[in-house]
Amino acid sequence: MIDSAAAPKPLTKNEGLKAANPILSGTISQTLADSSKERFSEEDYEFLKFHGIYQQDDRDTRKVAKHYMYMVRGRLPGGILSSDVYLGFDKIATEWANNTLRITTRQGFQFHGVTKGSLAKFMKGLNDAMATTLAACGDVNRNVMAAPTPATSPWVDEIQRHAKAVSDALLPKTRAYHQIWVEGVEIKLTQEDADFVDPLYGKTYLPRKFKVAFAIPPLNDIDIFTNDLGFIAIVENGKLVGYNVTAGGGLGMSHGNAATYPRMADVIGFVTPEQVIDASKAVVKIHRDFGDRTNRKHARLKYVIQEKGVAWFKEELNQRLGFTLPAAKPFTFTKQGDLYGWHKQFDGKYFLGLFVENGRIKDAGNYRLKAGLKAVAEKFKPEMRLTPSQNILLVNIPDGDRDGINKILAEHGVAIEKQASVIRLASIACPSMPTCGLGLAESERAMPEVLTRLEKLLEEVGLPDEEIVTRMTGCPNGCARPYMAEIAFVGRGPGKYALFLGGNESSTRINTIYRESVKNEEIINELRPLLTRFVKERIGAERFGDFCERVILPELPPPAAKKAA
Ligand code: SRM
Ligand code: SF4
Repeated sequence: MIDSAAAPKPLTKNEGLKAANPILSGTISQTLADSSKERFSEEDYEFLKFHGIYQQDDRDTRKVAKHYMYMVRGRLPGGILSSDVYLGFDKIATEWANNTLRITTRQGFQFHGVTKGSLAKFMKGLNDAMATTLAACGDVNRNVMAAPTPATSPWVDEIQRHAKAVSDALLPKTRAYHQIWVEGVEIKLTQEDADFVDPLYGKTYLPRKFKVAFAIPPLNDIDIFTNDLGFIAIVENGKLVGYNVTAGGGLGMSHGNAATYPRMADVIGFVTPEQVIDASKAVVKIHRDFGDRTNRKHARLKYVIQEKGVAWFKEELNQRLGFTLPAAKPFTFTKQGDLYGWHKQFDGKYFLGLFVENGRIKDAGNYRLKAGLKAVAEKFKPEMRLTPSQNILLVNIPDGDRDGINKILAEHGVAIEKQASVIRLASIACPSMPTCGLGLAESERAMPEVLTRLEKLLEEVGLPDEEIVTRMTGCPNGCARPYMAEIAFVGRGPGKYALFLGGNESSTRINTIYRESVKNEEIINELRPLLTRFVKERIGAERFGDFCERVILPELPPPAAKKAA
């Protein structure tokens, strides 16, 4: 009789795919060349992710017929791009995508609605613009985030350099990406290809995605604790002496599956700038060697650390590094979010923070952000930086260019002074419908209207200028980092959201589920009594998230008060 308890669990299908084709080419080049095929196979769907491409279908028309289309995600470490790269992106978005550019919550760009017939041209155009999508998705390290704002710290350029170095060091070495998308050649898997072993990732890459970020206290604009690996800049005597290392953050969960949960990273120790790459590789290898390859819902580094313990993780890291990490140094985060309008940089130049609602750069009626940014990029060539809150900064601008930029933006209906209400400026939402195959409810298309009602409610209760961090996602995967928000709406089904309350201003506390399912049209009725109480019972300048944590959430009956781990 077989002892089923002792039988090892089977590896996931993805593990078999990677092992059989470690250069990650699949049959992408063949399907690309075959115009009779309207889509890629299920296997290639998985390989395409490593190339930064998702095969999607238009959810608005799904009931009639499946219209396949592609989402392409660019990798931009620290969110930095030149005006020339931006103009290249604008061109390919206009010609071959849905005429919008979508800033992501990890400081990248996504392009939606690329057809199969345009995919090769699109990818060539993107690479010609000196950009890449390699490893923007897949079981590898994703876009490395870094604090982008040049007014808040003189260390931004230095940490951005470190972030770029980590991004480069963690790139997979497969040549398939270049061959397919840049050289346009057909790949026939050779024995040498089948034997390929990536020097860092090995033959089967990571069990799941991996995410790295750099933050500069006191600003936690990066949501550092939601990353698998984080570096918190430490400055002493006017010098960046190194970083506190964080590990084991991640937000993805599934409704009703208690074995999945959002988790904030632990602070592990301290490294010097010279040790950052080695530490990054060592943490990647721990994930590679210990992550669960039998269950993709349980495969993130956060579960390894949660289950084996922080002490075990530190010991494993020390062993791999060959030295003991010193203790972390003191740091404090006080704020998240972006600065809007004009601000002076440390070097005397200026930057302009522009709010981009849910990250979607588009032209709509009199508001022509896409055309305006293009005109500014062509004439003034500012460096551009994408922020983790889905906004854009135009940086390194001489004083003399400011009037010209103001004029162009005004001509395109883009405000600089009062760009939106305080609550809207502090909001983000994931794409969800009609592109995301995992969306359960609307998000990017629903959030603007929910905020309009919330703005009215805040006026009604006498708090028109109250900043409350609100985030919406179409499902519990957490792409707009909802579990760090003061108020979060997490899609449960069409028109229905779980309501989470109690994140804080510095993004250092995970919120708590308050209602399992609220209809979109009931959101304001649900929030009205809470905000009314907030006005009466808040202590001093207490934030709504802190008030919920202090007053509202402790009142929940125990079974409903499910704190995420
Ligand atoms: Fe995400 C999957 C969009 C940041 C957690 N995410 C997806 C996919 C690719 C859906 C899919 O697998 O088919 C979404 C594409 C939608 C579309 O149509 O565009 C998607 N995620 C996004 C973006 C575009 C949201 C945004 O509003 O900007 C962000 C792209 C970032 C980038 O440039 O790389 C994005 N995703 C995040 C974040 C936030 C972060 O990283 O700071 C998270 C939570 C943090 C984390 O990783 O734990 C996140 N996305 C997920 C998950 C859940 C992973 C998990 O561990 O359970 C999925 C589902 C999956 O991987 O199977 C997912
Ligand atoms: Fe899609 Fe869910 Fe991510 Fe939103 S949170 S983009 S619905 S996977």
